[in-house]
Amino acid sequence: MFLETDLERTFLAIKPDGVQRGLVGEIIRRFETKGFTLVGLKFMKVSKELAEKHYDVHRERPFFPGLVEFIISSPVVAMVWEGEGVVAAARKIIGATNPLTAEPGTIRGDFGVNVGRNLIHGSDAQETAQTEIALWFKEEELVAWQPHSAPWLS
Ligand code: 3AN
Repeated sequence: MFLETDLERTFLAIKPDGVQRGLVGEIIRRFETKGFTLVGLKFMKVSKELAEKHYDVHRERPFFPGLVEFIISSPVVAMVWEGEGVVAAARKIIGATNPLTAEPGTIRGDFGVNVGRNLIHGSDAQETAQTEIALWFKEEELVAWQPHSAPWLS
């Protein structure tokens, strides 16, 4: 049993390569079966403006233009997940940035090869998560609920 105050949220996005390779269900399954709670989900094409804001810290990096082009090229699955320690745990479930060095058992380690096609984004810290959630979701698109509150489970 966790206390309300322990709950934190993170922003995850299944990138165009994850969607195109049919990995949406597999990726969501890993967060569900771990025990985290989905509180926001949308399938969407990303505008150039949103992509540039999201990756603003990488603006000066050589891969920035290609990264933005890739993210806007076809739909992504944007999500907010909730649970105790979810920001750090999601990063572990996702694995290292470069799929070639990501541990087997992680999403990138199991399904990826190329650093520019690493399947999924996950917020790197609690503060970043708050910024990214506010950037991608309106407050009314997030659903506050507790999985164990369903009457048919008790
Ligand atoms: P992470 O997604 O693991 O937090 P960051 O924040 O260093 O990694 O990089 C953001 C994104 O930029 C990565 N998910 C990846 O798609 C892309 N990226 C990072 N490094 C490179 C690189 N050397 N070449 C191409 N794309 C890169």
